[in-house]
Amino acid sequence: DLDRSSEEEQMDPFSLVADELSLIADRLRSMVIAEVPKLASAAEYFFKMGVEGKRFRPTVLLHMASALNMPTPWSAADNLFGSLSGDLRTRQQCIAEITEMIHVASLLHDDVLDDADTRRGIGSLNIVMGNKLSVLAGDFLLSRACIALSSLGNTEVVSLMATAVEHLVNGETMQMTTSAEKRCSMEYYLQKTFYKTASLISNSCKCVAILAGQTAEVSMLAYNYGQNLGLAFQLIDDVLDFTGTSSSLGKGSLSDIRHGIVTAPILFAMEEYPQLRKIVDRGLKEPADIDIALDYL
Ligand code: GRG
Repeated sequence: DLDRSSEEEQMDPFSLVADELSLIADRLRSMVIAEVPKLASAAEYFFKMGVEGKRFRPTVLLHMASALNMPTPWSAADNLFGSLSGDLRTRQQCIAEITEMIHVASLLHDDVLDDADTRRGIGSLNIVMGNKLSVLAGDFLLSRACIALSSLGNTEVVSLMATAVEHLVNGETMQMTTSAEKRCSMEYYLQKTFYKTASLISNSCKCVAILAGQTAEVSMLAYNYGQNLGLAFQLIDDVLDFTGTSSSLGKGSLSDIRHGIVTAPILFAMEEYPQLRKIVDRGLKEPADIDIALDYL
């Protein structure tokens, strides 16, 4: 935003870590180089300059790391990626990279499951290279994330990040429910949202604290912070799906409701307009039902 004052820029969490974010982007590009040429062009798709997304998760983790006193840089020379990037970085910076890699893997699989056509303002990988390569590229990114994780040499950290991956799968599976009762329940929505979005942020925040040598109590506070931030992030994302435009979202708007997915704005509207529940119960499959539901929002 060119109109922003320099004071606003100094307060902006993304601007504050802009240099580190661009280093992370470079490292990610070197960490996703695949041996098989076809896989290489698929795996690097969302790491290319200009299609890196908002980098919300790395930004949060870098701030968490500086709040908890990043320890001295650690030589990554003895792991697979050290020789590629050839520099020193902290284990916390590695967590930021690994988290982003897991996030992108989940986006690749998600776009296949949802038959999406746009992501980050460009054609989604499933459209450009097909479903099969998208799934394989996601698998490849997950395995690279595992290699990077294990090189940090902390089994608790490996276990927390693996739990976050399991939670992504839980959340996506919960979202597939056809039960009217579950789709209309705020409790179900919050549990699904924790799994789908908050868990990766909370667990990675906790890993940063553990790797900074913090106590179990502080690590738990970092986890709670990440959990609340993650839930808030998804709530806003759900509102933006109704209020945003394709250019601001980087994908089509109204994608949740068009997939029959019930999110917070509909759940709140249902409290005010009980008639809306009948339409939601029918599954939001008919375009006419979607139009009626939108009138209530
Ligand atoms: C292969 C790890 C793995 C998981 C498989 C498909 C699946 C299970 C999970 C998908 C979970 C998912 C897509 C959750 C949505 C999370 C979310 C809020 C995505 C949008 O994040 P942004 O806005 O995206 O940070 P950018 O593009 O800015 O990075």
